[in-house]
Amino acid sequence: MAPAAIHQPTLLGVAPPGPNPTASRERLALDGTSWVEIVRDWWAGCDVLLAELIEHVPWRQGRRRMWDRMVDDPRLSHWCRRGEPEPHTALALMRNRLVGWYDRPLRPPGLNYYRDGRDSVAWHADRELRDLDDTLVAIVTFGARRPFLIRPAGGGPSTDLAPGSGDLLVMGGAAQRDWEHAVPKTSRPGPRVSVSWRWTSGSARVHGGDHPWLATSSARTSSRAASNR
Ligand SMILES: O=C(O)CCC(=O)C(=O)O
Repeated sequence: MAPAAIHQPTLLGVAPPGPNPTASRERLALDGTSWVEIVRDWWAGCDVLLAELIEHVPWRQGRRRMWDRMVDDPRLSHWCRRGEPEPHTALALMRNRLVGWYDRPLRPPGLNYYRDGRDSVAWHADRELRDLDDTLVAIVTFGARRPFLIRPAGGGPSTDLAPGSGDLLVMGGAAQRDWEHAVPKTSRPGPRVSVSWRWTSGSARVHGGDHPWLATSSARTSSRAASNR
């Protein structure tokens, strides 16, 4: 694993870990059925947590087929399985708070580690949710502030939500069906870890057939072939 660049700590980032009582929720309607919520400085102590997550999470190098060859994903990941506890007690506290706020049972989280500005994730919608019109994806950032772009599915003008360390970003409604997001490469150095929890309703409408989360059939009929994950 390449050594991570140094992250410049912030005052809130090195404070004792915990929710920041003064943080406020800001909601942006993407369109009539999709929205994003941002809570800047949602959690204190995230620079300390960043170092602990980098050290203790069993990071894995994902691989994917690109045309006729297999390539490494440009980031490391760890996906918690059903029943597996969050890999840090602070993450369990975050999940509880999110469940309280949104009143939704969240699936075990996925964690991504961007070792420096060369790591990235290209335009995509979250694979399991991208045909559904009622979803929630809550992402907490630890470490470097990176561009986080969101644009209409298939292209169009993008908005940079730029979450920094301790910020919470939540995409909801049909934001995985009708919008896509990316964390592009950047010349800015510094490691970043993101932790994301997901939910979809049992009555979310599926476009194009059965959905693995909602039906026993394992048929995948997504119309959007080009996914990054
Ligand atoms: O790292 C992030 O903030 C985004 C991660 C993401 O979009 C994904 O893993 O699907």
